[in-house]
Amino acid sequence: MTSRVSTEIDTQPTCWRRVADPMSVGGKALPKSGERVAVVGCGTSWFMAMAYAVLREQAGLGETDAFAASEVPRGRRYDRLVAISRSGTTTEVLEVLDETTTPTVAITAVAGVPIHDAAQQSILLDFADEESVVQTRFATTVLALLRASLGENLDPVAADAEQALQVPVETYTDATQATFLGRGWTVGLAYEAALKSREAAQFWSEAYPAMDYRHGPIAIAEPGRLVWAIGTPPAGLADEVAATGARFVTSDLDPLAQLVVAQRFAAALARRRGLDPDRPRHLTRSVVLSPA
Ligand code: F1P
Repeated sequence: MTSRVSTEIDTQPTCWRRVADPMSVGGKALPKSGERVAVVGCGTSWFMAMAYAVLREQAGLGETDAFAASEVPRGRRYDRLVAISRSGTTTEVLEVLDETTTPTVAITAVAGVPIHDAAQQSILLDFADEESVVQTRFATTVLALLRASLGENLDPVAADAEQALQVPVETYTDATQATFLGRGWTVGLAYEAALKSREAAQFWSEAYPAMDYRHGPIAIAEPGRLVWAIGTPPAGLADEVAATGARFVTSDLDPLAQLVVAQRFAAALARRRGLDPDRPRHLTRSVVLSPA
């Protein structure tokens, strides 16, 4: 039987096309050029925040910091705070929104949840909501929207995602371990790729900035393991990995489409390991903490 997460993974090109015009989904509330911005979230949502922060700053639109919602430094001055939360109920995200005096905008998948009251403005991407605990299409649709808000054309990105759905990921599922690497905005995507196979398949996966990988983590590489670059790898790295005996994975697809391949890898790994990717161990759709 096809898992819910696999069904949701397959809808990503369609979801991304729906946010190609940010104004049609409430993008007016997103940060303006020149604003100093903080972006927050937990888990997958945090990793999307990391990717957006790098892209926005590289686009010359203003200093942009990403934080895990639990780790936002108090007392910093920002012009706008963007909170990403599929459920709109995650405790740490709501706490940041309650405590800050900065103008806030939330991006969520669900209507009528607490984040709409906690944030001054909100963007609802309900068409990208998911039944799965493990996030795929909501997260990537948020990042697609944020990329479009920076002026990027999503047509080639969505076309690459269609291709990503055809990549034969089963050829990787005999691996015993995977390390995902990224640079710049794809560091967040590498963290997210590694999280997917931990969540969906209880598989040992790690992630690092690609340049930092040589500073220790490469010691893990050996035959039977994968070193998987999301985005363009640094010169020379493929040869260094080949010398370890590990398999180096790289692709010319848009990095967000490469994340789709990694999502499919995670679902395929779960199947191979006899696990249900729709029932990740120790994880719920949203982490709601009871008051201390
Ligand atoms: C984020 C979160 C993630 C977790 C999992 C389920 O929730 O709890 O931390 O990794 O994917 O979602 P949300 O704040 O985006 O709803």
